Amino acid sequence: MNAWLIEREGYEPENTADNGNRFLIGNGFIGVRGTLEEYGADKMAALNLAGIYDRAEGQTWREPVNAPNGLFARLENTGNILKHKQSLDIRHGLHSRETVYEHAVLRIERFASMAEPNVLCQRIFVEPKGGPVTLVCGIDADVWDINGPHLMDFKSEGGDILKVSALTYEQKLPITVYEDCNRAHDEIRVNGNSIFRVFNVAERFVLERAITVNAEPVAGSYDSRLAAHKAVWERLWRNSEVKITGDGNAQLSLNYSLYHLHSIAPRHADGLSIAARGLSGQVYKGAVFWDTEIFLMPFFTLTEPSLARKLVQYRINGLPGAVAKAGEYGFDGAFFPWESQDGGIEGCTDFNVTDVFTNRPVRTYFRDKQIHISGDIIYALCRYMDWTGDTGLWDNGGLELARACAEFYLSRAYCRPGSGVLEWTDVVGPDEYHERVDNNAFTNRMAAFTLERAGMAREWRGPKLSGGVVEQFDGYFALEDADLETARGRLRHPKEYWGTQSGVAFSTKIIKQADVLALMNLFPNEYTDEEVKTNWLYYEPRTEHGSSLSACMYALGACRFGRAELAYPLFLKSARADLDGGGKSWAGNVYIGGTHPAASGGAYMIAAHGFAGLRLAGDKPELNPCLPETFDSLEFPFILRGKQMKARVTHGRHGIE
Ligand code: IFM
Repeated sequence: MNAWLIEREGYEPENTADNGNRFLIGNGFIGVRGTLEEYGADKMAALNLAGIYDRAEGQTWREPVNAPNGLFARLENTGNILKHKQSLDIRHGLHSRETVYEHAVLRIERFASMAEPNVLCQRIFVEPKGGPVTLVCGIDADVWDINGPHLMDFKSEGGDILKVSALTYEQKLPITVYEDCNRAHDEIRVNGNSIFRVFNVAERFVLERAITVNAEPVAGSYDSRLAAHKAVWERLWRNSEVKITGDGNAQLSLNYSLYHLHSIAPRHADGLSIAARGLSGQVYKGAVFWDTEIFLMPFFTLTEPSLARKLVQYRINGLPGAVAKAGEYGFDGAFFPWESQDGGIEGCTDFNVTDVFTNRPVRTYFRDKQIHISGDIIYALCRYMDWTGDTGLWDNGGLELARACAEFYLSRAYCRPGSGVLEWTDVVGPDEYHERVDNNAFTNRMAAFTLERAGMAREWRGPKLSGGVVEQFDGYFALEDADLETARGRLRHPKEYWGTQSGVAFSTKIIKQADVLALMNLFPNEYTDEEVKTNWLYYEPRTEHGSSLSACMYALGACRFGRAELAYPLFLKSARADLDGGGKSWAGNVYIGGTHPAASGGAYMIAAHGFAGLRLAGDKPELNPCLPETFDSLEFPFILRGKQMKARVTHGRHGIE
């Protein structure tokens, strides 16, 4: 098995959505969905741009902008498809397709340059089998939009270099796509806002194209660009490759996860973070959630601290927005956006789900009650400083951030008369199916952690236990103990949202995703292995895993009590989320498909912190392995306080050099 190659045989337009995610390429600035070159908006073709947002006319939601598709290419007069294969070299972010038609063979390779973030490269190979065929390629303005259209005032120019430029609707931000190629065309074809070159191809033909988005085009050959691109990938793998022997499937799946994380990391810019669906489209409004702090930061902190620092800096820069949001609700300090757009603007609305039966917006409480977000950010900041030793960040915005978040938690807290003990009531925890609950154990701990780190500690309401099980929130134990199948059986529509007060989970103990287990993983020293086990056995059967963030938390928990066989399928589920596809694509009538970076980050967490059991004891790294039976060894580099280290685990031996 080649652990660096993803392949699918057969032309499958019915799998457009999953393949678009599965074969995504990206370089932090541009994400190119894994759609075929001839696809348009109806098949979700998109060049998704990081950090450029727009609210289209009459729309409530802002979302990131998709650029006109400079990679468009279509072969005409080919006859039927006889054979088709799509593949992705995940070591180097190189996408290929090969289609054998009745009258020609078409091969196209493309990559999003890691060396030049504004550049996409494409090499097209055509071999006619009899008479001539026609290749049409250029810049197609017909790209996928969820809440568009975002682009207007289009201008198209033909010549040696093709150009399509447009402005966004809201802020009139310029989006410009250039296309340059190494051969003279036979004809220029203009179709609405799109512009194409036409080549009449009578014999073997190779065309190399460079597409430049929002920058002036610079000359360069395909091969030299490919070499520079691959060199960057090799450098990234040097610090991040996790080697597994004995289990090819696990190796491939983890490589695939790390491939995605590298492809969406905003190395090219300061002031950007990573959206919950990466660069796979406009889903979740291209917004940054707690996914980044809790599920992505561990990977970058250990393998690329400079990138992790950028992610923290994004939140430091977002402080004014968070202060404004707290003020909007009448609180002090900083209440970070649940769905952060641009430099920290809240993108979440009060009506974030649409009812499948009435198509009416449903009141949700993610925006105003999911207050653990501010604590998650401080948690990630402190974890970053612990592992990197970059304590300078504390004096450069970190402390101010922690204090502002602590002030928010103080002003948001409730204190029973005369008790002096802080409680956080009317909140939503990580399990979003139970809204407006009191004393969610996870939220309380995050709030208290923030107060401690800001030097403002107070007495707070800790978790309530019954028979060793932490009650997720006040009153949880009194809910109906329906099993998953019973709850599922109550659904009246396949897209129905399980949460909100009318959802099937609300009155039951069924939870969407790890909540108490997330608490136990993030505060490992506060719970014994036995306690983790008790809570895992209680909560896991009651968890729908309706979020891709869930599996990794349970896998990490299972490793704590030495049950690798429980962790292993959850590891594969996380690592293969976008490889296998088929995940939840709808929350009510809102489309939520796309890639799942948090699951990819979760897969890394399971390998490094679960299977190898890497943790910091004071300032020393140590391993506490729980290796799956199928692994012979697990080895990975990591950076601790600027020092390059390597962890190696086999059955019976482990060590760090
Ligand atoms: O942040 C998550 C949330 O926890 C569950 N719903 C999806 C969000 C984005 O991934």
